[in-house]
Amino acid sequence: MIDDTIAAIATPLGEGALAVIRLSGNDAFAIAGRCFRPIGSSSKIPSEATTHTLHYGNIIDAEERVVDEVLLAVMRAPRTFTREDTVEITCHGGMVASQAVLQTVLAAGARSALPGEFTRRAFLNGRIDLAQAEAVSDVIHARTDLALAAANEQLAGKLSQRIGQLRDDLMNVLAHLEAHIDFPDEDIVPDTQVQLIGRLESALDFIDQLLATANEGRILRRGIRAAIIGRPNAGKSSLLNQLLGHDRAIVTPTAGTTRDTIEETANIRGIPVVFIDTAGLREAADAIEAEGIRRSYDSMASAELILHVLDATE
Ligand SMILES: Nc1nc2c(ncn2[C@@H]2O[C@H](COP(=O)(O)OP(=O)(O)O)[C@@H](O)[C@H]2O)c(=O)[nH]1
Ligand SMILES: [Mg+2]
Repeated sequence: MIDDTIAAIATPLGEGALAVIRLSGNDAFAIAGRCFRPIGSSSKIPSEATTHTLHYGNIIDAEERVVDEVLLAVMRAPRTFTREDTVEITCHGGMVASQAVLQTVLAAGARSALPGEFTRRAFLNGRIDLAQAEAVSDVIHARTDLALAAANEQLAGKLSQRIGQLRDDLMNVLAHLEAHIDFPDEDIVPDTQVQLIGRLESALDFIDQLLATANEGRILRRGIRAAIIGRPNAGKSSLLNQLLGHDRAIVTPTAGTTRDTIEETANIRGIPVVFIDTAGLREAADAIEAEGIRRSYDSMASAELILHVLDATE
């Protein structure tokens, strides 16, 4: 049983018009009630509010000083992401305002949430399964439309459904085998050996298909690492700049211009491709270039794709 109430800023830290502070747990309404003063007749304190309603008012600290002017959303369990009572406070954005609201809520009795803890509670309370919990992170970190679409499908339970189906099929085969072993003399007609083998083979096919899409999923999530290598002055940095569509790397006619490795992600037909521009392979002129060249070899070793640039005039 999870009995404490957690709170965190749900929006990225930085300057923005608004920020959202989320509270989840048994005491979410009591804690929010301690630091929220509704304004106007239609605004209520959280414990008296109807579920899924929005309330205008001020966040005030223990000395009754106004911390920020906010909108507060009340969502009652179990119709929430965590299946716990949840309050979302929309306050002013920026480093100071949102932190001040969070500190007030923590002082009123909430505990600072650990990274991923709201999703963890959603999982522990049976709102989502592990495949969907993973998908929540993929939606947040998606770098292309295609990656987002794949993550959304998984979040909607497509992968969970397929795994559930596979489990049912295998349990069925297992039940037949066990019935045959445990009650050989009874009048149970088990599947024939041929049928059982057929069903196991289709389960294997199904697993192979899932594994193939797992690889696609990994590529969509992490992107493909593509190292650009070749001799100094072959045009590696020029190629990187062309692929990115802007002048990311310095290009000069002097060999040995690129010393450190440069990584940039481009969206190529929906797949995030991480291009790595390298120092180029030759005898190093100095210790700095030697280190750059060593890193070029490291990049090659970790890349899924190597773009070898050659000077056509040589
Ligand atoms: N003629 C010609 N010059 C190029 C081409 N690509 C790059 N360069 C020039 O070659 C020089 C070295 O290019 P750079 O991209 O810095 O090569 P890197 O050392 O492999 O990164 C620069 O002066 C570029 O302008 C190309 O396709 N044709
Ligand atoms: Mg270069």
